[in-house]
Amino acid sequence: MSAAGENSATKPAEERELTDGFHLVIDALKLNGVETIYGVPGIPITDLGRKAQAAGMRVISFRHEQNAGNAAAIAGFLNRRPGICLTVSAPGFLNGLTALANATTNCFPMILISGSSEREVVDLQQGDYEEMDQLSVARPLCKAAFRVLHAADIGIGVARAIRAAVSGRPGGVYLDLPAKLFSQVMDAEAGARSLVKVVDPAPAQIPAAASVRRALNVLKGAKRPLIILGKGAAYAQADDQIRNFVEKSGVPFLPMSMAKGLLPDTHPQSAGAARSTVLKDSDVVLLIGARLNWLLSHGKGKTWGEPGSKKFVQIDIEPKEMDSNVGIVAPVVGDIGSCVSALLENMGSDWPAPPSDWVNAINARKEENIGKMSARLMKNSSPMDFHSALAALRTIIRERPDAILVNEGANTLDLARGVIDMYQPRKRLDVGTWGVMGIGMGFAVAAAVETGKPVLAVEGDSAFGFCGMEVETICRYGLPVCVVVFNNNGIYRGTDVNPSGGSDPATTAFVKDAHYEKIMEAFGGVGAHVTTPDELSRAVNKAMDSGRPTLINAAIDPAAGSESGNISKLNPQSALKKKQ
Ligand SMILES: Cc1ncc(C[n+]2csc(CCOP(=O)(O)OP(=O)(O)O)c2C)c(N)n1
Ligand SMILES: [Mg+2]
Repeated sequence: MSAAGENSATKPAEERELTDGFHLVIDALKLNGVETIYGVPGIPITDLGRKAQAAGMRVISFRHEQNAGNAAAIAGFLNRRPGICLTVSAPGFLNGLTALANATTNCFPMILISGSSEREVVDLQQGDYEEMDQLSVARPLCKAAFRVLHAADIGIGVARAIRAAVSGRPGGVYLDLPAKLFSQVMDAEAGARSLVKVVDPAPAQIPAAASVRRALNVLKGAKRPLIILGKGAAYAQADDQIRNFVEKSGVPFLPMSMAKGLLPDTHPQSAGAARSTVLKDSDVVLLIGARLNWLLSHGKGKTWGEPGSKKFVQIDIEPKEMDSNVGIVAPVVGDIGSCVSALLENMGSDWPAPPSDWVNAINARKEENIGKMSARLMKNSSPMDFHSALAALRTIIRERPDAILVNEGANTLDLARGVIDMYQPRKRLDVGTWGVMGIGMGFAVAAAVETGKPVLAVEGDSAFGFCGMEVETICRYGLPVCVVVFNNNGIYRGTDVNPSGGSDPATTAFVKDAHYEKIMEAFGGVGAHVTTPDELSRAVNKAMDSGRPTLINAAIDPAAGSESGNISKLNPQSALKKKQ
């Protein structure tokens, strides 16, 4: 970089300071507040990672790009700033792409930066090292995709990627950086001038006043109102406004999985324990950052009671979301913070409480379901079933509400979501919209790196297998992550048998009674094998107190799980009555 105050353009060419593509990428990211890069090194980005580390950035190297991508995506969710994933060309890029597509589906802002091979050779398909037209491959799977060919355009390329990722509905962005770009040199001062600091990357989007009045009128006229909070509401970081609005309205609320804790699950207005009742019987439903996708049965069908019995009010930043599955009688388009604030301001001081027969009916159903649940949690069965193990973890999160819970699996996910109460916003990170397996270790690493809080990752044994090698990453960076593997010997269950009678195992069964804890021990972390809720509780508390990387292999009754957890009905069933 040029000395301060000197104009290098006036100097003879040989004395001018130069910069290159490597440094411009790093400077552009740093200028925009990026502190951490998640990735896997290799040609052509090895030196980019090294130089970024040398420049004071945190560069977290993973064992597989998918996990680095998942880390970047969840960093984006936690920070409302794009998380950065850095990969090599073709295969590394493809490994990162699943995470990019998943981020876009979940509306997490992230930027996948991949090095790529020589354009001239790639476009003539002449067989370059790791040849692939990555830009074309990425484009349909993300919000935006850009390629930078000239060092002087790096600043604008990074700026466009950042703005595309976080503005409006957030999502994944692909940034293609061909190998040659990194070695290009240019005058350092001109380089510095070419960088762009993005001003107001996610501008507030204020809802129209009429849409706010319409929404409040519909809500006011409700006899059986319900508020559904989605992960968009958690992402918005408008926690106080949302809580004030929900409490002022008195309306029962239902959190989607990653919105749990926005208001505590133990809040008197929480209808979480009466989910099926409120979905079926409500007459007006206000969706805040929640989409009427498969997770809410598309807003129709049996789940939602009598056809035509519902009026939906929806708050979303994306206008196209409205009427995507059913008609929305009162769309409120804008960013969630602005929309909820506008609702609050316009409610007046005499907002009527919802009818007491509705609130009482919900409370009665809650009590009944909570009673049933506590009986199951207290059973203390041996071998442990999911509920006895989860009862122990439920207590731990109650006592450590600022810990971050990462969760994936089928039964391990669905049951944990119901059993483990959350108390603070953005503390539950899970498989999201796609129900994708393998997010666990990437999410756990980023949660620890970004927040410095202890992380408890509750993983099905199959789910863990998709990302388990990152245990080494957790040990290498000494992160306060406690992984609990719910080991039921397989996918959904460990008891299936090969229907042919042959010697191969069943398609869903794993090696019996495997010792996953040894994977953690192999890298210097703490391993534990537990068979009772008391042992599990002790081991997790010890891990959380010490902050040491720990993996607890929790033996779960192989017969305890059900097919596909809670979503068995999504398995296609043939009308044919033939044998398998
Ligand atoms: C990437 C990906 N591949 C496959 C699946 C299908 N799938 C759903 S749940 C699951 C694993 C369930 O087993 P486990 O994690 O052990 O949970 P359990 O039900 O046994 O507690 C799989 C493979 C998926 N959701 N995502
Ligand atoms: Mg399992």
